[in-house]
Amino acid sequence: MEAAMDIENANCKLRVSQCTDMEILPIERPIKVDREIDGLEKLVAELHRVFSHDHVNVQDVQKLMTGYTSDPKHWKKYAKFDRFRYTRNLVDAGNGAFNIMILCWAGGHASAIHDHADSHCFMKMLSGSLEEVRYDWPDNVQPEVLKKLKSTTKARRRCCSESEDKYLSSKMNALDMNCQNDSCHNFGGSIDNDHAENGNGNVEKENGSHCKNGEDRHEVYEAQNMVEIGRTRLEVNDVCYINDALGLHRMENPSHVDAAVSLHLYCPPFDSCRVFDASTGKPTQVSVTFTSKYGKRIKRMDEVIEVADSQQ
Ligand code: 2CO
Ligand code: FE2
Repeated sequence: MEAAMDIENANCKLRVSQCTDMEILPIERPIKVDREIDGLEKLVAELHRVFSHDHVNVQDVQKLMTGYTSDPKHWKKYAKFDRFRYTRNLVDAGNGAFNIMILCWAGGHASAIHDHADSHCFMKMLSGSLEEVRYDWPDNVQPEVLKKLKSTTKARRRCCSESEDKYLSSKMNALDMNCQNDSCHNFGGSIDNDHAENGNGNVEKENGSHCKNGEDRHEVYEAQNMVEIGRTRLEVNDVCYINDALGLHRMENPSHVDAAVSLHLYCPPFDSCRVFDASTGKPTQVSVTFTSKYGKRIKRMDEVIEVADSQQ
């Protein structure tokens, strides 16, 4: 049987680039909800049940998240805001198989352009609205999954839309033309730790240092603008999905007045990813952490130090 690769219905127990053993399953559009899920706790319990199996289809998770209808009384204990940046609040660590969290965006808050560390990313709006802006990968930074797709000669690619399918095909052609040998792309692994931490705990800051060609210590890097490939407004209860094969994204609360709250599920969980400088495309590895876990705020290191100082 020919190798099959279906990015939209992959086994999300595995990293995206490892999904070589995917079954070919028909994709249902629009997704039909099998049953309503009454409460966030019930959603988490359902996710645990599904993720206890070896194979979990992207669509199974989308269905569960769609079946839950947002109600602030289910999630308000996790919704911790910060004046300056969006916050990440862990709801459940999914027995190691997934992380589910609530992100809180005050008016005007936005993320940097970022990848998803070869994981699957599901998102559901709980309150307010967010704009998702998708970007092409810079030509000289390619994710593992596109390299893998390129090497899987009989790979079958199918996405949720024709435009996404065209996107994948064009990226594979770009790999064909530009990256015949391994040294010409993806220097993610060579970014050293001095550049790695932004200390923010989210992917808010576009802190990649601007780089003129060839000036950096380790990398030969050709600056290029990030290219926008799509824009979607997400309203309450909408569910969307992205992985590195489908591009990069940035999320923004378009309202400068109203807050937004979103529910995110990542599998496998990750604690660092790359952010991209919007004007040069330069990637920087950053840690992602939490403002709260299980409804309890986590003290930031600078606060811990302040307390220690005041006690001396
Ligand atoms: N991926 C970002 C984060 O986990 C949020 S944007 O939606 O995927 O901080
Ligand atoms: Fe994201």
